[in-house]
Amino acid sequence: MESSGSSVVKEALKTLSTDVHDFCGSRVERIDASRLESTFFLRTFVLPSRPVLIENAARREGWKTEGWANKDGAYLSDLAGDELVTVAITPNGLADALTVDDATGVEVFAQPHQRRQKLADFFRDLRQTRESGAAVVPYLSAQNSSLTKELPALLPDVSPDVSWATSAFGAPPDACNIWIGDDRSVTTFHRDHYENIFVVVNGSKTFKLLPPTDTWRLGMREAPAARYDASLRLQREEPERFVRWCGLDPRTLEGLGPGPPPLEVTVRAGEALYLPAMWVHGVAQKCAEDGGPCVAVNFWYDMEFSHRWPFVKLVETLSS
Ligand SMILES: O=C(O)CCC(=O)C(=O)O
Repeated sequence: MESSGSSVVKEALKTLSTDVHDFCGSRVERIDASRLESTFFLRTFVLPSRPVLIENAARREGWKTEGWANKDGAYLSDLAGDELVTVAITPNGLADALTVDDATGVEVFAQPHQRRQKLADFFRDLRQTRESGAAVVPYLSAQNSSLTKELPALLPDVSPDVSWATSAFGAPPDACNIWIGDDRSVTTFHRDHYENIFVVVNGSKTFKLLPPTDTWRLGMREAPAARYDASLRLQREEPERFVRWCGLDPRTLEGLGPGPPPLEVTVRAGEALYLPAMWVHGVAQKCAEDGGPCVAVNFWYDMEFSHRWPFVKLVETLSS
């Protein structure tokens, strides 16, 4: 039987979630990039920690990414086809996810197989595996500042930062990542300790967003870490390591604890999402109408650790 103490905590967490959602609203606001002067951005979105969808973001920064929309990656391969990139490969499009290992029946935290390959070969594999329906899903999704580190030849087409964000945050981004994949890849719910400006260049991404105080609703649990090998069989890490992760699929939201629904926002080519630090997010994506891959670039800016951080930890402690 539940003790009265824990039911009081549960009720308090429910009230907290409802109150925070009331402050955040039920929709992500849209704004044109021409209105985004840095002080306005800071005051209206960063300080209150509110996500916002920015229209015409790439145009405002002067990006020349028309060729990035090329269906088979020919333009990007012309620029950087021989460069080695780190590709995440899974049998089901779910990298970093709680997955039941068929071989053992045990739920594990499944990390992708990481393959270093030429960018042109990645595009070939992306197309071939999709056409053949193979249980092999490649996703260019490394988060080691992959655009600047692995594909610097593409940098002249984009800006090294997002001007209004850099002046609002007071420093250039810590990392700039490139993402290329298709409808098969889904990013499970997690949070990052970075301010995120996420720009979609081709196709679209749908983000489901929950404020940091909602972590208690996610069904977080511990599972042993495992990684897919080159044959896409799961191998447990040795020595054993446990990872606390969330079991919620952003496509179905099955298992989400009681409370208001997540905010949902679809970011289309040329648009950017400001995703405040510590917001929990799960992401699905769609190719462009001509079948061209979903391509995006994101900038991670250092977050300011303030008194909000111990509050977020308190929610986690109370819910575990
Ligand atoms: O685009 C994706 O698949 C995930 C993006 C993401 O989770 C992030 O930028 O933090």
